[in-house]
Amino acid sequence: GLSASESRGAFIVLEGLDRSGKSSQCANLLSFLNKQGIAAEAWRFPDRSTGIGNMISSYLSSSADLDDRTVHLLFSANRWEKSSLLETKLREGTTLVVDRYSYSGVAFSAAKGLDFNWCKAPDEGLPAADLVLYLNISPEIAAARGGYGAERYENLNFQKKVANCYKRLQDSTWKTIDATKSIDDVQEDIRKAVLLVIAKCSQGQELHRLWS
Ligand code: NYM
Ligand code: MG
Repeated sequence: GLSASESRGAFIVLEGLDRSGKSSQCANLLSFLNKQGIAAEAWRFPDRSTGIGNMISSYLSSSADLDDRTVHLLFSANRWEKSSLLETKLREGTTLVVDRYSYSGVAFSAAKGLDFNWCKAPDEGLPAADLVLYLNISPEIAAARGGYGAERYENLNFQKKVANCYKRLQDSTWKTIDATKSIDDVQEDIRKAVLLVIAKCSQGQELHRLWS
C-alpha cells in the first residue's frame, strides 16, 4: 500500500441501478474536476475494450450464454487486469471517477441467487474505493425513466433484487445520493462529497483493499 504521508489521487466509484443516472453524473463530474485543474480520469466497469471485456459484452447483449459463476469471475478478472494501472494512476496523483466496480459485481451476481460471500471472494485484495456514491432511486422510478435498453438484467424484477443486494454492501465509505433530484442538484451533492475526499487523499489518506 501507500505510506500515510504520500499524496495521491482519490478513487471514487459511482454505483446504482441501471438508469440511476451514473453515466451522465460521471461525465459531468469529470468535466467539473478538470475545469478545477484537478487531474482526473473517467473509467468504467466492465471495461469492454479488453479480451475479457469483449466476452462480458457478448454475454450482456445475449449473443453469448455463460454460466453464472463463470461470468461473475470474468467481471472480477476484468477489474484485476486493470488494477495495477488503476493503482499507478492514483499514486501519480490522478483522481479516478469510476462508473461501477466490485459493488456491482457482488450486487448483480448475488441478485441471481449466488451466495453473497462467494461473490465477494474473487475481488478480495483489489484496491477499495475511497468513496462510493450510491445513486439511490427506486427500481420503479428507474424503470419509468425512458425504459431500459436491451441488455441482460435490465428489467424491473431483477433490479429490485439488485437494490436489496446493494443494501447489504453499504459501509462507512458509502454516501447515498438522492438520485430522484434534478441532474444539477444530484451533481451538486456529488461534488461536495468528492471535493472532501480528494482533499483527504491529497493529504495522504491510505488506500484500502477490499473487503476491509
Ligand atoms: N455488471 C457490472 C455486473 O453484472 N457485474 C459487474 O461486475 C459489473 C461491473 O453489467 N447492468 C452489470 C451491471 C450492468 C451491466 O454495465 C453493464 P453498464 O454500466 O450498464 O454498462
Ligand atoms: Mg446499463
